[in-house]
Amino acid sequence: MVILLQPIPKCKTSPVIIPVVDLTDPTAKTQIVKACEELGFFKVVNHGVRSDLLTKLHEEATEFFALPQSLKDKAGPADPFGYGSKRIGLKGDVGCIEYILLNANSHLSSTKTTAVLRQTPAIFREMVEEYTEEMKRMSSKVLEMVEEELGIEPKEKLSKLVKVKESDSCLRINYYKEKEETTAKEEIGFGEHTDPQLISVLRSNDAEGLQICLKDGTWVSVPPDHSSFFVIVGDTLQVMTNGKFKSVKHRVLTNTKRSRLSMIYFAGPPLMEKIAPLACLVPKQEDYLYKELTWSQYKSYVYKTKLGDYRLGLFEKQ
Ligand code: GA4
Repeated sequence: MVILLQPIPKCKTSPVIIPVVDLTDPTAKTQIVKACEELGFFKVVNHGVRSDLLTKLHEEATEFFALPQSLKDKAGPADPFGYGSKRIGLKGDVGCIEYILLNANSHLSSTKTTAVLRQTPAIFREMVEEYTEEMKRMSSKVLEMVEEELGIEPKEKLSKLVKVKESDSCLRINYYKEKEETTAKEEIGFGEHTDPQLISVLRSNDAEGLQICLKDGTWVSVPPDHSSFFVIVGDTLQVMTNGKFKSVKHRVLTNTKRSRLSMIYFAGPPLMEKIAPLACLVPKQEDYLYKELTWSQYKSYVYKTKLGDYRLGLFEKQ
């Protein structure tokens, strides 16, 4: 079967300054809130994640993608969990990508996840577990800082959604293989979209490819940095802050010279959690831009949409 890859939308790209937040800086919370309001995106340094864990997980993941196709296929197709190649989601999106999508909280019991891990040494499983714990810690920390800066009540209203064992978070490892021909053109690796969850924490090797879309529609390339993390505001946080924070549209173009490997932790709330603007941020109900839906309702809808669709309309008041 022939899969047609999407043409790259014609957009100008320009360099932009990506906010850098040092998590140990006492003013970090102010900087985080500013970045979430202005861009929905920022880089995190001094995050406390061991660099050897990052290197080792990277190596293990690279080995997985280097396995014979027949072995990788035993862990697929992604449903949405498991190993996927080219196809993204359930509605016909495709990209120049191979990936593994794992449920971060029940990955020991998910059949597709077990199938992925069966193709990899035990060390891979241990690394994935340790990494997801670290990502849970970092995303909770970022949300705690947001809570403090915005004076969100009750205490831990946002960070608890990620800390609890019911939190519906997932881990994605994306592999964009370099092109063999020197004349190869850039193609869409992962088409433009916003992340539906609260926040996403991304780490990649030093291959370029990630782009974010500014409020004026300009696409900008994000210089990669293997030693830092990038935080992406998701739709759920946009709704809970009543639009004060914006979920940022992003995409990945394939790098023609180097393979890109990225790992993204999507911090999501428990399935039955009610998502709505926070009363402490919006005193008058009539000022709410969004109505209430459970994460489960929104997530079911998300999986019926295509990558580039505008999904927040489901939350918008008529
Ligand atoms: C985008 C963010 C996460 O990668 C993801 C993706 C999910 C998938 O790959 O299965 C979706 C996409 C993401 C949003 C729209 C739907 C669902 C692919 C797709 C076309 C795991 C998620 O939660 O939503």
